[in-house]
Amino acid sequence: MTEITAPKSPVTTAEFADEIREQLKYTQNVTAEQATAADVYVAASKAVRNHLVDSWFKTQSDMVNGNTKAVGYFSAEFLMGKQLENALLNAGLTEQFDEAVKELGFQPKDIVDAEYEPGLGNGGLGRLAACYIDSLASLGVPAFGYGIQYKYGIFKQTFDENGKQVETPDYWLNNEEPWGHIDYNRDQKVSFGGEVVEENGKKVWKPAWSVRAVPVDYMVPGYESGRVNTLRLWTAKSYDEFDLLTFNKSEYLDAVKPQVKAENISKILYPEDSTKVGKELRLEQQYFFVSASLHDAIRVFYPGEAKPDLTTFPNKITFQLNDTHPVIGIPELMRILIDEYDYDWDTAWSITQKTFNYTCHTLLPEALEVWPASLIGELLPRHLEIIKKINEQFEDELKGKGIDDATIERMRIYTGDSVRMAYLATYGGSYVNGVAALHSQLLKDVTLKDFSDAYPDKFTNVTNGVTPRRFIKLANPGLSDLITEGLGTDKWLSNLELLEGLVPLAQDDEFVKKFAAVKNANKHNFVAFAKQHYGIDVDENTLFNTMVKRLHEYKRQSLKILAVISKYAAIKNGTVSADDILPRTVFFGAKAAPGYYLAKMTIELINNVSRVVNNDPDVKGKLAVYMLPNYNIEMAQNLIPATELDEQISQAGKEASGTGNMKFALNGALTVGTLDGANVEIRERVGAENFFLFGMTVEEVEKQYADGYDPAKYYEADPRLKQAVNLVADGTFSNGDRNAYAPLVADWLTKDWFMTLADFSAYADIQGEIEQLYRDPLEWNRKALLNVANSGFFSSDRSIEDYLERIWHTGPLA
Ligand code: Z57
Repeated sequence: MTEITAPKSPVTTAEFADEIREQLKYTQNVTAEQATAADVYVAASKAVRNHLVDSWFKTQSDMVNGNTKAVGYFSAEFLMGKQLENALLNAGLTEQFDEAVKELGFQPKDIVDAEYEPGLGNGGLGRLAACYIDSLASLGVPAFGYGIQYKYGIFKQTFDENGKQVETPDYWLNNEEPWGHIDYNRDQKVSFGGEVVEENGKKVWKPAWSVRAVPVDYMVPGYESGRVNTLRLWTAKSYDEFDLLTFNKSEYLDAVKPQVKAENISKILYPEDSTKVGKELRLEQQYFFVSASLHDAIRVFYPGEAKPDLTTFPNKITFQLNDTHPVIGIPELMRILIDEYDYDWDTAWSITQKTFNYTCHTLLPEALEVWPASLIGELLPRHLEIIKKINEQFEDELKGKGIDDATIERMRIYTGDSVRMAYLATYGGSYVNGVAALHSQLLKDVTLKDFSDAYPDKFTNVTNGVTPRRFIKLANPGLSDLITEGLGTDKWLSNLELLEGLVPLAQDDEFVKKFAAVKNANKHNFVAFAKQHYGIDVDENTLFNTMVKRLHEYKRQSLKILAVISKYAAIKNGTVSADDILPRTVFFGAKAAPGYYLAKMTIELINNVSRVVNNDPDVKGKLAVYMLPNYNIEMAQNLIPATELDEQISQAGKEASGTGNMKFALNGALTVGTLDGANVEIRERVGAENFFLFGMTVEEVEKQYADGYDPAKYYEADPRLKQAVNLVADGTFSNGDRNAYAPLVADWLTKDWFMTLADFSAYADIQGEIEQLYRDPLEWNRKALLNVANSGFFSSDRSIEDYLERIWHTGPLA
């Protein structure tokens, strides 16, 4: 790659300490003596930011003036995690920072920890967006992340005295936030409601109300690329003119109501993950950020041009739609081109279709957004007209292809009373991709089969990835040093396939022992972290077994907790002798959507199993269970490196990819998992002998559905399962209250849509294999090291390279 000078870097420790002092004095207005860790955090953040500004400007001007097509990543969520450490790494200032803050009398870790984690995402989809913009910048590809700066991020989770989840608001902007720059001068007007009238033979939308979209810009520094991209998150402000409008008619206090309504748009992140909520405000949010972003991209690429030639737009930027949430962008670009820039329909369609692509992240039919046409009509009447016309054109096109009426009926984008966003996205863009090989195949064979038959060339796969900077280098410095030692270079951080060079070292017992020592040190560190953050005493001489992800029935936390209960019962019964028991600590972390009844009940159950098990002297030292509150990026960065056994146990055919699975494998955990999502590819790469596979395949699941699945049959057949379910039903974990979990038990025994009971026996059986291997630390660690060595493919850099080649057809700036 061409060398790009990163201006102002490197600096010496002394210089950087002076820059921090300057920020303390002139920005924070405190003396170095008065400064707290929080002050130093803000000062250091602003100092790092200053080092990135020149590269940021240069990246933007090279992007606008050059011929390299940019990427616009449209996402309702960017789950970024703390920024300071990452910015230091990418600015090449980590060492200077460490020394400078020590000079100021602080520990670097305390400064980094003082940052409040922004939670502008729910889970996998939001974190993937964050990894992707990191990789785009690191590869030197010009890119924008476009999204929403929610005032309230994902709720903070605590548990009440009964173990129930309690959600509290995450008002993250109550803390000083040095990273985002609010740019009042680059605002956009976004309008809603009203009606469409005809004026001089032209459709004219007369909206009823408007919101001011103001961008907040975040720098996205690349690792060793000298490039800094932009994450532009929109915040909603009201226009003053509304005051007057209402004021004439009504009371003064009523006059501020439209402001409140306007600013509500970016107030809160919807806390549902992989479940759709058909709320009007959510559609408003989607249109809000997408409309502002499209206008912004036109402004950026055609500066000062009143009549730009937008037929060149698809050569300037390509938009990736992260799930269906931003799909209203397709009719919006049509509207902009036709109504605001006077293009004819066909020209507008050609531009639009070339500009957009769509990533589908799910297989759950209920997670694909479908909006009532009436709602779209009220909120965006012009868009509904355009969608209807797109649908007409689409049906004609399908007829032209000779497709039969019944199929066309199934494929309609607009059904008469609703609009199917996934179908709109598939027709309205150039490419559709799934997020793992199995997932993309199932999209073609099942979820979007008619579309794949009609447009086979649109469909492709890009397997997800994770950034090695945050999830190896920052999260696991011990392993990072060992990898660098083993490979003799640190180039693996920007070329993760180099990890393959560790494969021969798995035969070197001394190296494997060093690897084991790193894991043990990470476990030790996590014990301290857990004590500090959760006040718990974890026994580090146990197998660390982790299941962290959103709480969802399809992910099957129920399967894990039933197996834990069964193990507990076996110890209590004396079915296994105490000597034969492999000591294990089970960590759960999971947020449930606040309205998801069974998910919340599962959390309550896990907490109560934890209470009973951890307080039972009979199992002390053998089994401990913790439901850690508020799983977030910080917890992930601490817990994943300490984990030895990772759980990826979704029902086959339900987890689109999973990305936690990749983070664990790259940090030297072994996986117990089903043939689902990216597990399939992980297992292929690390080797079947280094992966604990169990459970039904997609085909077996389908057959069960077809034959009529009966969970009670499995309950009767395996005494371990029967006993575990009975213990939940009989009040063992609810102080004798048999009603506490009755709905959960009833669901298991009569419905069990995700076939937890059917997979229980296989899951319980494989625990024996796991424990047997763990008793041989050298062999366990050899396999764990092979997981690291063979998981380089799962870098988000590789994912982005696949997007560049298969979908975006662009690359790094010259
Ligand atoms: C979300 O986090 C995912 C899919 C969705 O449709 C929504 Br909404 C939220 C997740 C998938 O469940 C994971 O399997 C996948 O790894 C992740 O998106 C990133 O692709």
